[in-house]
Parts: sequence; structure tokens; C-alpha cells
Amino acid sequence: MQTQSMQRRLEIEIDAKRLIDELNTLATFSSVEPSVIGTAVTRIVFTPDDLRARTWLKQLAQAEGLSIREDAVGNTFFRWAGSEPGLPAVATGSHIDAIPHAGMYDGTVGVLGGLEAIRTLKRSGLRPRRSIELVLLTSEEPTRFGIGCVGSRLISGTLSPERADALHGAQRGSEDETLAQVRSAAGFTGPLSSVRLPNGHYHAWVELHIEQGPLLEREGIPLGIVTAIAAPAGYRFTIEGIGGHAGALLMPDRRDALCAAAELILSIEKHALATGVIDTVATVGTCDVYPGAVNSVPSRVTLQVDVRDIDPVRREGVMQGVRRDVEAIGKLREVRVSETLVNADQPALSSPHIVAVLDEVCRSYGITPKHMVARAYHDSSFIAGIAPIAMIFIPCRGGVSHRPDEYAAPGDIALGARVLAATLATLAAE
Ligand code: HGY
Ligand code: MN
Ligand code: MN
Repeated sequence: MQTQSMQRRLEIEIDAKRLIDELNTLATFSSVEPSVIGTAVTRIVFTPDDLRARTWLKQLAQAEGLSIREDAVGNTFFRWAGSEPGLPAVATGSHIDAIPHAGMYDGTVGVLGGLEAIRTLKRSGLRPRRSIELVLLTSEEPTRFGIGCVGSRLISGTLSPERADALHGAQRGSEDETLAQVRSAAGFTGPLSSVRLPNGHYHAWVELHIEQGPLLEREGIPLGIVTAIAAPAGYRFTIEGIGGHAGALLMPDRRDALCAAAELILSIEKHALATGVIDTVATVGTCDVYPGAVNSVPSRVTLQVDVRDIDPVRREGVMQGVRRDVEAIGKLREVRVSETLVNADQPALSSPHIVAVLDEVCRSYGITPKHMVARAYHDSSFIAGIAPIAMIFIPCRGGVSHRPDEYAAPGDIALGARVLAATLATLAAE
């Protein structure tokens, strides 16, 4: 026997062509490098590419009659008012900023898939009890300001407005800019304290995202339900030695900061592997060498380090091992090593209720989803601080992400949006 909501659910037909066309259009807002392996996208937050993409997205949302609110850091809220607009809304969302030389699906599938879900529900004649809101979250990637999820951290209060506005550029040559300057130049001028949303602001939050891992594709499963999101941590290490002329400064007189950094980088890899657990990962993603001339002995190196685990205690154990090595490297090489904590976050757990709704929706579509851990972090990690959350994963080819050859199949994207639409409709009726 099909209940009325089941019946409606089956009528949800995502316009896959429109969704894929919009993803392809969004990918053009980028300093695209010619790439032989796919559609390379670079879209750093608050750059002209990002701002043009935001304008385009607002036009799409306006065309659907959604109300639009932008907060002081550029988080953008596209709302479809429900019949009881005073109730906490149901929300979905993700990000459109992309790291350099990235792909075109990371984050964007959640934003445009969310828009398509709302558009489809709206055009189906549904009148949701609770409002349904799509959220574009600012600066999910750490590229520009060295810490990820700036917008969702400010919403949930895990990043103070003062610290956020004082964040400096993390890219070489951008050290003098601050978030305060960059956001106001982009037109976002209000106090960051106004970004915070209270606990209970949302009835439920569901984010659609590519898996950024190989499991769904490898197991031939079209959809994943995220039950937990790994705990990321970020550190900055600065190594200071004695540099000078590559020819005249004799080896015994050198305190080569890059050689010391090399030992530190290998120590980070060694201690991540030493846990013997596949969930522990560590990466030194940037290495800035000063003065950066071939015939000058490096006197200062700055490393940005990313360490993750689903167990934050085990993650901290990695760093304790690294710190022991840092002490030895400093002594042996007579260099000064300083460590700055950027972030050390807890894992986020999905709401069992929303997971159950997702399971039921999948069942009604004849899908057996995979319950899984998210190894990448997501804005949902921080929205979890103010609302019950869950995530929908779709397969991405070879598990590849943060590369131009990142790819998600149109059928998988459309199915993800369809399950999202049905889930939003179910939650909005509660
Ligand atoms: O790094 C991450 O996990 C996310 O893609 N920003
Ligand atoms: Mn990413
Ligand atoms: Mn992402």
C-alpha cells in the first residue's frame, strides 16, 4: 500500500539535463587551466570567479521565487517559505569555492543539486509545512585563509568573529590581506557576530556531496549515507635556520631550513602510518621556502599540515610523536621550529533520525545505500553544532577529487538530488 507521501515521492522527477547543464555553467566561473585530464576548476573564495558564480546562482534562485539573504561573511540563504514559516526550517547546502587545479563537482553538486531538489518540489505543487532552505557556505576550502569551513564555523560558533576577521592570507604573497579586508571589498561588511545561528535554527540539515573516495564505485552502490565525518586538524610549522650564498656558505656553517623541513615532513608521514589504522591520514600540502632562490640556502620554511582521523585522541598521538621529532631535529640541526595550531576539530555524528528517513527514502526507491564515514570534512561537520545533520554521498570515478579528473556520472548526480528532494519533503512535513 503506497502512502500519499510515498506516491508523491515517486513522482519526483529531477531534470537531470538542467542540473548537469548548470554544473557545466558553474564550472566556467573559474581560472580554468587547459587540462587534458578533465575540467580543471580554480575558484578561490571572494575572487572575481567566485563573485560571478554567486551572482549567477542568485539569478537562478530569484527565477524560482526563492527569497535570498546574504550574511556578513557571504553565506547565502535561498529560502522557500513553508505554510508555517515560523517553524525551524529544513536546510541543505554546500560550497562552490574550489582549490587550485580542482574538479567541478566538489561542493557544487550539493549546491546545484539542492537547488534542483527545491525547484522540483516547488514545481510539483508541494506546499511544505516547514520552509526549505538552500545554503551556499563561504570559504569551505582552506586555500585562501588557511582554515576550512569559515562560513559554517561562524554559523555554529566554532570560530570567533574576531579570529575570523583577523585571518591572514595563507597563499604566498597574500600574507598581508585579512578576511576583514577581503570580505568587505567583496561587499560583505556587516559584523561577523551577526553570522551566528542559534541551536535549533534548523529542524534538519542534509548535504549532498560526492564521496571523494572509491568505496561506492568499488562496491557498485549508487548512494551512501554518512553516519560520521572525520575530525580534521590543521597546523602551521615554521622552521628558521641560517641561510646565505649557495656557493660561499660552507656546509658546516649552514642551518638549512629546507633540509630540516624535509625531516619534519617525513616525520609526519611516519607517525601517521605508525598508528597502523587506515583512518589516520596526514598531509603536508604546502611548503613555502624563503627566500626561494636556487642559489640561496633556505633560511625559513613554512609548512601547512593537515592531519585527520575519526578518533581525535589517535590524531593527537600522531602530533605528539611529531613533536618529539621536532625537538630532536631542532637540536641536531640548530634550527628553530615553531608550531601554530590552526584547528583541531571533533568528528561529527549524523542524526539517527535523519539517517532513518534517508534509509526509508532509499528503500522506496529500491536502493540499498551504504552507511559510511566521510573522510573529507564538510560544512555539515560544523552545522552539526546547531542542528541534526546527515549527508548523502554519490560515487565519484576512481574516488578522485581535488583534481581536474574528478567526475560524477549524471545518473548518480540526479539520483542523489532525487533522494535529497524526497528527504527534504519528508523532513519539512514533520
Ligand atoms: O579538505 C577537505 O576535506 C574538504 O574538501 N575541504
Ligand atoms: Mn574540497
Ligand atoms: Mn567539498
